[in-house]
Amino acid sequence: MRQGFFVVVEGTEGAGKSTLVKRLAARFGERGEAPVLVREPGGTPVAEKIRQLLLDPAHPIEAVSELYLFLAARADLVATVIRPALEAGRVVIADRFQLSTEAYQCGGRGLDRTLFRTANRAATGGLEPDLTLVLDLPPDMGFGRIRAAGQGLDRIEQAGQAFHQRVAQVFRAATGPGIVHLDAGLPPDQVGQLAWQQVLARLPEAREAQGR
Ligand code: T5A
Repeated sequence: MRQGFFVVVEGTEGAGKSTLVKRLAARFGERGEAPVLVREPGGTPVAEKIRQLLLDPAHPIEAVSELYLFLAARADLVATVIRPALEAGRVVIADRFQLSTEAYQCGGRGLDRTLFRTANRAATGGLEPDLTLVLDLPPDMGFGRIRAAGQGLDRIEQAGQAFHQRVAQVFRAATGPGIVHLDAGLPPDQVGQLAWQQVLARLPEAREAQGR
């Protein structure tokens, strides 16, 4: 039975997802809770190997193959880490999840959304986040941060400006249950504070207190 709490942080390259995940983990730590932190693609031995394949600029990957590699990594992560942790009542914080696939493989690569939804449901068993925090930032600002941090660009980061504009458009337009947008142009402290308010409002005990 599902008992835990599943938070996902999404957004364009360099929007500050990893930074926010660390801040949220620290906030949970102050409450005496140690969340399970995962990143996508990755988070299991198999998924980390798939990540290397996906991000390596040395190998071009055809779009449908790319989709299924992301989903293979996700299926392994959900089955072996995320679902067991949620069933044990743990908080799970994921750096990217299914909205990234919709943004990159449907928006960016142009794959069909029905194909994505069907295949993604098979990979996740229908698991949905309780809260998805979307960090909105124009791609050029995110790439500016990556350059300033001196990081090299992986295969997907090298996909070009028009690709990343299409990706950003899907993130900006995302709506649905539990999806909240945050201005990622704000300083990290403010982004962290706004995100934490959203978490607190949706934790299971907050829902119980509100009779939801
Ligand atoms: N992908 C992934 C798909 O195509 N389909 C999928 O289904 C999935 C799951 C994964 C790649 O795979 C693609 C998307 C990606 O291209 P990744 O490395 O996991 O790659 O993800 P990236 O987005 O590339 O991660 P980054 O580390 O580049 O970006 P983050 O995590 O968003 O940013 P972060 O926190 O590392 O910050 C970047 C820099 O900005 C600073 C930080 O200090 C750091 O220097 N920063 C800020 N500066 C100013 N203001 C703020 N608010 C800041 N927050 C952070």
